[in-house]
Amino acid sequence: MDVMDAVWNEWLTSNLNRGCTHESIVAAMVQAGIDASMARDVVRSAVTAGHGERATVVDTTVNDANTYEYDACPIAEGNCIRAYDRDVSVLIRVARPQIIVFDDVLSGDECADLIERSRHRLKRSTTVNPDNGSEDVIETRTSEGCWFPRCEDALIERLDRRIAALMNWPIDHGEGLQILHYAAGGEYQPHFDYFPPDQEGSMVHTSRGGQRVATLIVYLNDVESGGTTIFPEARVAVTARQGGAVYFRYMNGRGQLDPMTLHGGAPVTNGEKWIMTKWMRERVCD
Ligand code: PD2
Ligand code: ZN
Repeated sequence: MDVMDAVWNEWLTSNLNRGCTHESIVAAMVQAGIDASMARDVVRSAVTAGHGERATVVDTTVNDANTYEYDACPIAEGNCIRAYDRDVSVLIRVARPQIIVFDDVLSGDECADLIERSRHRLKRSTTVNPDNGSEDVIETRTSEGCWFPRCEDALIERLDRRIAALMNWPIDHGEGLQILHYAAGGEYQPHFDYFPPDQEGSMVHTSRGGQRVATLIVYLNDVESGGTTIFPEARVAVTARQGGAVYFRYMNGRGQLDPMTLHGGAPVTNGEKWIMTKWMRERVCD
């Protein structure tokens, strides 16, 4: 507790009082650069000391106003969706948070092609510094990655069009495609894909294109063991299966952000893991 200054203390107490889960508070602290076990200790001590006790008894009106409202998800209904040039099967739909698992978004050849094109471009992955928005290498994200700018060539354009059709969101609201590679032991600890509005560094990233609204993670290989995409708040774990994908949506039409979409990449315990990620924004993104 002695490492916490008054500002952090106040932040922690107000988040506990708002009813945030301990896991999401720890995740936000880790994203801000605090060591994960220290963050867990600090949250545990605050709870034991009675900070946030009011959460259960006061301010239901404030809570109501802040509660994320689940509005209609843009993804088409049905068990099979025509996405530009491909029929994509829907395996699972979760309502709260909004998560959809797909099969067969990419063919085996497309997955293999992307992996081969990426091998020589890979660089250690970074994370947004919450204070100044810079891209920093951190220990909670142990992967390497590279980017393919939107519609860079014929294959990337076809995939961008297919993904935009599947996510039912304009193609020019999408960031480039990111490829990530995790070796055995690699992981991405729980985080939010949106840029937390209360962090100064987020401004750098939302100034063009606005906030991120939804993510599609496509698995490019079968992972021998581990490497599931986990949603600890929703208690959902998605297995990496070549060509399959998981979609989740965290910004509604009112601009609220869904803390239930806390998610991470569990450690790969055997083999390796390759994924491709598409993040969609509120507005045109260049
Ligand atoms: O590799 C994953 O499963 C994963 C998990 C959480 C990837 C991301 N987030 C991401 O690319 O944002
Ligand atoms: Zn993520």
